[in-house]
Amino acid sequence: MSEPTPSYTGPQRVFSGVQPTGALHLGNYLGALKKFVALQHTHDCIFCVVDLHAITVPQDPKMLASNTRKITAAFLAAGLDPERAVLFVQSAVRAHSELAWIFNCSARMGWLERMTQFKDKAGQDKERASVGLFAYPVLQAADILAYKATHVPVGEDQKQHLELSRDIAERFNRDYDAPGFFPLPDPLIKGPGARVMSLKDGTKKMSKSDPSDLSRINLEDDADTIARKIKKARTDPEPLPESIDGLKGRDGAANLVGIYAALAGTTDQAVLDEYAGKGFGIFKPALAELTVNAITPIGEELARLNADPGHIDKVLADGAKRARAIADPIIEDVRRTIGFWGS
Ligand code: AQP
Repeated sequence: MSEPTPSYTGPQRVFSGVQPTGALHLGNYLGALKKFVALQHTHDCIFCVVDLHAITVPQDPKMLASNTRKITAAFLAAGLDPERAVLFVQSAVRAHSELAWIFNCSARMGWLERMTQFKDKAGQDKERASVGLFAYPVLQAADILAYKATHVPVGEDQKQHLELSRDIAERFNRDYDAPGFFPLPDPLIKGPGARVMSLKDGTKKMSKSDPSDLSRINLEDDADTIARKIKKARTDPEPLPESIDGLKGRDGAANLVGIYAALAGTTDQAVLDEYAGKGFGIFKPALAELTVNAITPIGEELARLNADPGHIDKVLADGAKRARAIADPIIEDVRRTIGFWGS
């Protein structure tokens, strides 16, 4: 019988990132930011604005710089404390690109060909998609493992990519005879809000790139806009059911119940216990009030921070320094393990 492979024994660390590809929405908030803010009190956390990921599709250079500051502002407005967690921009730390190349040589074509996000984003014309879009999950593995992060809070949409990060870590450890060198990172995808759907189509995830602004609630929306979008959200004429089973096949209704539960910090069933038998004429205004109370203070703080780019730049410069101090020695170890000259 073979010996069991020794597993990683280093410290626990959380890593996650958000792309600077446009204004953040309620899905990004509930699936990511809100969870990051809670984790900073219990874990060693590193959060990143992933601009290298953003350029896998064309970006306007001026917009990219301004979106990078805006996403940083959204982290801060949501309650992230840059003294507690490390907050920085991906391209400011070279370790990400270097490790991504090394991992390109560990990842297998067949693994990447199974990734559904590439299929969705490349659409019909995959011959014309960038190589970067195809290799996107390899860079994601490098982001996480450059810090030997053990836990990755993400929305449900990123689950498949996280599994690939584990495959890459395992393959590297085996190929270089370095058992336990990299941890196999665990996804943290629990709780309501892990998959917020479009307000116009309950079968599609809420997304920054959806052409319809009515499909999402942006963190920058004012109270009237939020209330109007919820009022117009696609639902059905039936009242809310008594149990979760009764939400089957009612995607729009299920989505609004899920949003309510995530914002109120409760469960879908607890929401149904309160609203069973009531129609959307009652439920939507209650949801609108809850959403306005949670989101508008963030929007106001966001506007204040967006007017102070000097402060954002200081936070990012400090974060990059702290991120390099963690990643650089890990990359040096990787270089030595591979046998690169000079290491
Ligand atoms: N609808 C969602 N529900 C729950 N979580 C979500 N996330 C995104 N959409 C939802 C989570 O937000 C984090 C940051 O995502 P991202 O901006 O890096 O990229 P994304 O997943 O590609 O987000 P979008 O809005 O769908 O952007 P576009 O339209 O540009 O592709 C991640 O943790 C993600 O899981």
